[in-house]
Amino acid sequence: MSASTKRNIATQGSEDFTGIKLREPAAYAAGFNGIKAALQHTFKEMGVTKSVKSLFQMNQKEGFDCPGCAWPDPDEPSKLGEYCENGAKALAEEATNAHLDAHFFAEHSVEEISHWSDYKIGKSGRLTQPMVLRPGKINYEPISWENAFNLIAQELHELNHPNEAIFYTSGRSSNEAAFLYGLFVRAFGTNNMPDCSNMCHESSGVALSETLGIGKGSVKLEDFDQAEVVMVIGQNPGTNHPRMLSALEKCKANGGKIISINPLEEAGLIRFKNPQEVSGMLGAGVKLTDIYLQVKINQDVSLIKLICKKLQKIHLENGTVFDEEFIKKYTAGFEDYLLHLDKFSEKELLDLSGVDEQLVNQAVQLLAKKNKIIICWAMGLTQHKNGVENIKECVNLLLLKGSLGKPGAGTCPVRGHSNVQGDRTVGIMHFASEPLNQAIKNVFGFDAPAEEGFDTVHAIKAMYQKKAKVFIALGGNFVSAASDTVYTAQALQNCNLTVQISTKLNRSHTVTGKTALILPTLGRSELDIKDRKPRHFTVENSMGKVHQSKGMLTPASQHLKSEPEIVGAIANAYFKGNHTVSWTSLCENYEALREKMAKVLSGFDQMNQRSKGSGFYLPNNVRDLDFSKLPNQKAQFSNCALPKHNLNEDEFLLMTIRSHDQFNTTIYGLHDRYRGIYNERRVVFMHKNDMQKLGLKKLDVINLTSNYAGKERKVFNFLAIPYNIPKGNLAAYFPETNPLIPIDEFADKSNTPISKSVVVRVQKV
Ligand SMILES: Nc1nc2c(c(=O)[nH]1)N[C@H]1C(S)=C(S)[C@@H](COP(=O)(O)OP(=O)(O)OC[C@H]3O[C@@H](n4cnc5c(=O)[nH]c(N)nc54)[C@H](O)[C@@H]3O)O[C@H]1N2
Ligand SMILES: Nc1nc2c(c(=O)[nH]1)N[C@H]1C(S)=C(S)[C@@H](COP(=O)(O)OP(=O)(O)OC[C@H]3O[C@@H](n4cnc5c(=O)[nH]c(N)nc54)[C@H](O)[C@@H]3O)O[C@H]1N2
Ligand code: SF4
Ligand SMILES: [Mo]
Repeated sequence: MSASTKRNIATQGSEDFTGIKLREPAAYAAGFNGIKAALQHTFKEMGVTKSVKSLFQMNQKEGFDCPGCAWPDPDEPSKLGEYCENGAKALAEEATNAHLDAHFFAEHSVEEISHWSDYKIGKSGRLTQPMVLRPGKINYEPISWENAFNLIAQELHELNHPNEAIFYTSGRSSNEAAFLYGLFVRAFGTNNMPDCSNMCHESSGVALSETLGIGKGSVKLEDFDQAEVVMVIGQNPGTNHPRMLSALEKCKANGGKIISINPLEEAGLIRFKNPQEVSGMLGAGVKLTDIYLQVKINQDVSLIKLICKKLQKIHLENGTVFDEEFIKKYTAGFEDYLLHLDKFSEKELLDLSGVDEQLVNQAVQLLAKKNKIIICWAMGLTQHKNGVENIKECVNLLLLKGSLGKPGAGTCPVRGHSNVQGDRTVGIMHFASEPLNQAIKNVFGFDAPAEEGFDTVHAIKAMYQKKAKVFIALGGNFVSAASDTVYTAQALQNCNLTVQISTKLNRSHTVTGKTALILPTLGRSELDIKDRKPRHFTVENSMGKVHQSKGMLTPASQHLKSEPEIVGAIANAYFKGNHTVSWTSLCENYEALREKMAKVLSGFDQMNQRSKGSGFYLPNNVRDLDFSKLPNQKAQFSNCALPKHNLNEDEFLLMTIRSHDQFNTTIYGLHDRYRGIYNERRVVFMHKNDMQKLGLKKLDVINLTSNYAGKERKVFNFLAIPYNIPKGNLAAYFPETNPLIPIDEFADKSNTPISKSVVVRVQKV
C-alpha cells in the first residue's frame, strides 16, 4: 500500500451527544425493571419466540452456558430460568436477527464505519461470511474459506521468525478452541499469546500464585451460604455479575454480613429484589451491604492495612482475633509483616483511605469475631500500578484470620468473560510452562518453545515497532479494549495482516493491517452440527468447575464455522500435512480432542465423561491447604507499600468503568440505569465541590487530558455529572476514555494497564 492510499480510519466514533436524561441513582438492583429491560432487549433483537425458547435453555445442564460473565451456575438450576438481565442482553447481542453480509461491506467502507460509535457498529449485527480487505482498499470483499486460510498460511510463512506473529485470545472461546489454538501457536513456534486476562485479572493471578500457589480463587458457590462475612472490594456485581447478588442474598438469609469497599455506592450492593422469587419482587427487597466504606480510588492497601492494625490491637488485648494456630502451621512471614505494619500510623492510613473512622471500627469489630470470611474483588483492585499488591493485602487479611481452606471462607476473584479462566487453564498464556511443554511433547511429539512471549502491552509495542507483523485474534475487540487507543491503532495498522475470528462487527474490523480478514464464527448459543450430530464443548467458571455447553439456535448463517474448525484449518493450511498433529481430525471430532486434552492437562482425567451435567471441579491446593509448592511450603504474608500519587492541585484520579448497558466494548444500550444516567455515555462523574472549584455546572461540556512523561493525551466533549464520589476522584466509561491511558503505565509484575487510576486534568469547553 503506498502512502497516498493510506486509509483514513478514525479510532473512535465522532457523534453528537445523544440526548442525556438524568434521574436519581437507583436504590436497589434487579426487580421488575430488570426483567423489563431483559425482555425488551431480547424481544427487540431476537423476536419473542426465539427469546423465550433460548432463555429457558441458558445455564441449564443440557443447554448452553451464558455468554456473559463467568459467575457459576448452581448445581440444580431453577427450571424457571437461571439468568439475569445482563445475561439476557449478552444472549440477545449474540443471537440478534440483525445479520450483515457482502452487500453491507460494499455499501459501507471501513473508513465510514470507523466514524460510527461502538454502539452503532455493534448493532450492525452478526458477521455471516468470510471477508477480506485488500491492501489499499477501503471496502471488504468476500473471500472463500480456503483462500482465507491459505492467505494466513502464506503470511505466516513469509515471516523471518515465528515471534513476528501475535495470537490474541478473548475470554469467550471454549476450552476446546483455546486448547487447539494454543497447540497450534506452540507448534508454529512462539509463545506470543496475549489474552484479555492481561488487561483484567492478571494481577490476581500473579498475586495469588505468589502467596497461595494457585492463580485462581478458592471458594465454591456453596461457600457463600456459610460465610459469616463477605467483603466485596472494587467490584460492581449488580451490573457485571448480577447473579452473585442471589449468593449474597442467601448469605444474608443465613446471618452473614456484607462489607462493601468502593469509591461508588453501587446500587447493586445496596438492595436486591430477586427476580427469581415472588417474594423478592414484592416489597423493598433485601438489604445487602451492612457496612459501606467509601474508599478513595487506589487506597485499598491503606484501608486494609488500617483494618489489620486495628484487628491487631484487639488481638493484643484478648488473643482471639488472629488464628494463631493457622498462622503457625500454614504461613510464612507473619513476624515480618507485623514489623511492617508498625511502620504506619493509623492516622496516616485513615487520611489516605478517606473513609469515616467509625465505619472502619464497625468493620473491624465485625471481622474480629468472625473467621468464615470471603473476599471478592474485580477490576477495582487489579487495574492499578500496584494491582498485584492490592490483592496480596487482601490475602494478608485472610491469612491473619485463618480464612482459607474451610467452608464459608476464602479468595474470590470474580472473573470477567464467561470462559476466561478456562482459556488460561488449557494453555493460553504468554509465558512458557515447563510441565505443559513436557506434556505436549509426550502426547503430540513436538517441542513447544521455551522462551517467554509477548503479553498484551508488549504485543502492542512490538507491532508499533514493526517487530511483529501478523496479528490474529480469537475473539475480542483488541483496539478498543487495550489502552492508549491511538498508539494501539497505529500498532495494528503497522501489521501486514490482521485477522479477526469474530461473531459480531466491532472497531477492530476497521483498524487493520494492510490486509485484513474477518472470519465469522458460531456463537455459544448456536447449534454446532457435524455429520448431522450436534456437538458440545466445555467451559470453566469463575470457581474452577468445568462443564459442558451445547448450543441450540439455528446459526446466523450456514457459512459459519466453529472456532476449533477455524483454528484447525489455519494449522492445516500452514503445515500442509507435514506435522505430528492431525489437525483436521482433532478440530472436527471434539470427543477425540478432549481425549488428548485429558492427557495433556492436569486435573482433566476423563474429561469427556466428567464434563457432562453439572461438571467437575479442577484441583485447588488452597482448598486442601497444601502450600507445598511455595517457599518453606507455606502461604506467604506480603509487605505491601502504600500506593503513591503525587497529584498537582488541578489533577484528578480517573477510574474507567462499565455502565449497566455494555459488555466491555459491546454497547448494549445507552442507559446506566443504576447510576441514573440515560441516553448518553460521554459523562464524567465528579464530586460537587470539585465541580464548584472548577466553576463547572451540571452537564457542562469538558475535555479530559492526561500527561505522562511529557506526552499529552486527550478525549473530547464529555458532560460533567455531580455524583457521590470521593473528592479528587473521577469516573467515566470505558472504552471512550481508553485514549487517555498511556501504553507504558501498567501494574508491576502483571503488566495490567492502569485503567482504574489515570491522572487527568479537566478543561471546560
Ligand atoms: N454486564 C456486564 N457484565 C460484565 C462485563 C461487562 O462489561 N458488562 N465485563 C466482564 C468483565 S471482562 C469483567 S473483568 C468484569 C468486570 O467487573 P467489575 O470489576 O465489577 O467492573 P468495572 O465496571 O470495571 O467496575 C469496577 C468497580 O470497582 C470500583 N473501583 C474502581 N477503582 C477502585 C479502587 O481503587 N478501589 C475500590 N475498592 N474500588 C474501585 C468501581 O467503582 C466499580 O464499582 O465484569 C464482567 N461482566
Ligand atoms: N479503560 C479500560 N479498558 C479496559 C477495561 C477497563 O475496565 N477499563 N477492562 C479490560 C478487561 S477486564 C477486559 S476482559 C478487556 C476485554 O477485551 P476483549 O475481550 O478484547 O473485548 P470484548 O469487548 O469483550 O470483545 C467483544 C467482541 O468479541 C467478539 N465475540 C463475542 N463472542 C464471541 C465468541 O463466542 N467467539 C468469538 N470468536 N468472538 C466473539 C465479538 O466480535 C465482539 O465484538 O478490556 C479491557 N479494557
Ligand atoms: S450472572 Fe453472568 S453468567 Fe449468570 S446469567 Fe448473569 S451474565 Fe450470565
Ligand atoms: Mo475482564
